[in-house]
Amino acid sequence: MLDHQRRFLDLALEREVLRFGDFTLKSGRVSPYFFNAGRFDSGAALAALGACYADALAASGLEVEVAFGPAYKGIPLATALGVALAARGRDLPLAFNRKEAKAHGEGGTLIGAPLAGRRVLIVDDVITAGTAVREALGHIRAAGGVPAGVLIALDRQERGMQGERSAAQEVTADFGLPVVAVAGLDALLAYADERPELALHRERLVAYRAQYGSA
Ligand code: OMP
Repeated sequence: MLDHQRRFLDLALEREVLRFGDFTLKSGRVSPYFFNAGRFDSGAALAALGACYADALAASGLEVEVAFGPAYKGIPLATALGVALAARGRDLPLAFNRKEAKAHGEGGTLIGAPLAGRRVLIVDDVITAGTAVREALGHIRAAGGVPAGVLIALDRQERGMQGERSAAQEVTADFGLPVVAVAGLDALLAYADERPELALHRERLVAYRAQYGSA
């Protein structure tokens, strides 16, 4: 496991972003774990998360010109990435959408740096079925941006809606977009393997992966 993956999972557990129990997902599946990025709810938590995103992006080698955070949850996440990159000497432009178009003032649905003609990175929390990513692609294309990749915190590595592949793999296949995750279910299982106190949760994660995991 990479250092930033371990830091990320430590942080997610400490902040109770990652919890174990019984959770019904958007897909209707009942999962033994849930990742609630809304619990990265302080400056220090977002700073630590931003550094993990920046490390994952650097490790991926992906070249992008602007980061796009889909409303609402993606907004602080893309901002955290941007601030972390700034601390490393890179000033990456940032943009967001609003959920409701504004008819007055500057108008429109996009806020921040222009996307037109630029390679855009979508920054988000989790991919389960890929619905949120598809929506973000619509905003980027409408603004003339060139989707270049997706950076997420956690890839649940579950079968998508179309078959054996994961939703992240479907996004790559359907749109030619690389999906970079700070960590996936595989990393979570490796992490749980090192911690005896997570042994029972690990068993349930393994059973869930056997039922819903991607090929
Ligand atoms: P997709 O848009 O289908 O990829 O699902 C991603 C969304 O699922 C997230 O933006 C959340 O609303 C929700 N979600 C989580 O936040 N954490 C999880 O661990 C699982 C889900 C989910 O419902 O699948």
